[in-house]
Amino acid sequence: MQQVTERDNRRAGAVMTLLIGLVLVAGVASTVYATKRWWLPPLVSAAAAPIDRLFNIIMVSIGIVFVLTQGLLAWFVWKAARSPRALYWHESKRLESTWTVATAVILTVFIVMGYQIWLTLHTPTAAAAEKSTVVEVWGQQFFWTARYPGPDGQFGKTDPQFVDFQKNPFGIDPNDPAGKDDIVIDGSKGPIVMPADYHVTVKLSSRDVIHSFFVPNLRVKMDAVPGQVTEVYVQPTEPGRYEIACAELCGVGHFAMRGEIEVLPETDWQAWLQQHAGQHGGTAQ
Ligand SMILES: [Cu+2]
Repeated sequence: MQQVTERDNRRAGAVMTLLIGLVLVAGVASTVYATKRWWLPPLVSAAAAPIDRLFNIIMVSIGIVFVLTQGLLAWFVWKAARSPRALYWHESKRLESTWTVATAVILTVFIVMGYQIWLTLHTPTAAAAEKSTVVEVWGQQFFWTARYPGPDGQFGKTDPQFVDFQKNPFGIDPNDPAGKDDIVIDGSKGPIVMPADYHVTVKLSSRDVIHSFFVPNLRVKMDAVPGQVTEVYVQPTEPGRYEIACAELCGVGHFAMRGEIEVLPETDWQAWLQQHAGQHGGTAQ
């Protein structure tokens, strides 16, 4: 049998490293090619700007630590390969306590920063905003439906006895004058509309199982839970169309539970409200 030499080992190691590097580069390149971007989707919500800032701070800090530790590791490996004997320390209290405390301090700072952002994002500030509106968004297998208060800004009462999945999916009470101009949009037929530069409160719920309202461009992801109302607050800044992806495995059609948000400039939004007032049947916009 042929002896495996030190040289063979080194050559195999080099080939392996090259292969792993190639796979990594190919993976990143094909992802960039497929998504046509190499970083996060463009941010279009003023409320979420602090999320991206913190994300970058954490990314850079962790990146520095990553490069330092991997560099050190490589250096030790290189050095050890040249020394015939391994050195051994049982412990170093000073070193261990230093890196434990330093890591704890850095992580605590991240947690406090994150918690502050979480608090501002989950505290209703609509009253303080100059322009604000509310939209109810319901998830169901496998699409989203939205209800708007209409030009009067008041949601009508709802009652399960009035629910008709074709003509009145929200069960808007026909006897309540506030509900006459409510607007219902079937998200499987057209986009869910939102005004630009408004503070929008999205009240989420579900008709069947748990779904999750995920709009990457707005940096929001919140579960829509049956029998419960959860809220997210967004401030879309750029008119355009943005994807809603259900982020909770909700059944066989989960993969297709997509929708769109269309952010309209203020004047178009007002016109849209007038045009669609009283549309309860969830027809396309
Ligand atoms: Cu879903």
